[in-house]
Amino acid sequence: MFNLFRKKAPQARPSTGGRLVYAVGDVHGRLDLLGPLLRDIAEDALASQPAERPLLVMLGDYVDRGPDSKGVVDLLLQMRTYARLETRTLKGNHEEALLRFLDDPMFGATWLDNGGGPTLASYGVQPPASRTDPEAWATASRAFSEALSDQHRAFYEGLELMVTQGDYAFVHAGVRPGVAIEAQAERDLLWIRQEFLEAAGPFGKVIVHGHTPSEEAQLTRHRLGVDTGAYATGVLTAVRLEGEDQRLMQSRARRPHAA
Ligand SMILES: [Mn+2]
Repeated sequence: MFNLFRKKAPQARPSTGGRLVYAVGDVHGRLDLLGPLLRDIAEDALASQPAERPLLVMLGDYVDRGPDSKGVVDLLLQMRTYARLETRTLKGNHEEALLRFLDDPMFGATWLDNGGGPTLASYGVQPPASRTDPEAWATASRAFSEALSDQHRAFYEGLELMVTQGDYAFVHAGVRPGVAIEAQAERDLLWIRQEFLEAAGPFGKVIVHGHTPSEEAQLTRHRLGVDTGAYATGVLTAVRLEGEDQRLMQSRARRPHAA
């Protein structure tokens, strides 16, 4: 006899394949929040005594808006030399803007409208007094290029678009529904919002992303959104994944806005 009421196999939960993984949302110059969070992550990784070296994925948007973009990148460069974690850094749309300003000085006005001013200031570069003067922008772009160390330039130019681990894919903004993970366009990975956020999924992998802030991290079946708007809220969020387990880690400022 056929068993018409055969139980369906239990829904498999997404897994990292056993590896311990941390993914950190949009930092936006908040070194004051990133320092404590990375310290907690490093301590947690040590205490967890994992069989395999844990993975730290930074989800992009390190620069702009907050006060210490340069300091954030210095700390990320330091993390790469920390042997107990494998640190991978994704590109966000704000790093794309920074790189574009180096090639296209007049893009500076748009960049400033999106929080580029504090980034320039963190590198000791003054934005032009006039927003429409091409020569002033050319000077500012050149000054910024000179202020960037080789190490910082290589950092920005070498950022990755996606990291995968087990059933998860880590990206800055999201993926375009209906397009295979391997075929995603850089523009979508860096910029997509509504079309991704309103899609039901599945997306081929469980997508771990930042880019669109929400008050609470969003841990849903097909995507984990961990941008809690650190710049404005003073809350920086990471998700800790180990096997099938998902947990949040956060650092909080006493006051929302950095001094
Ligand atoms: Mn973004």
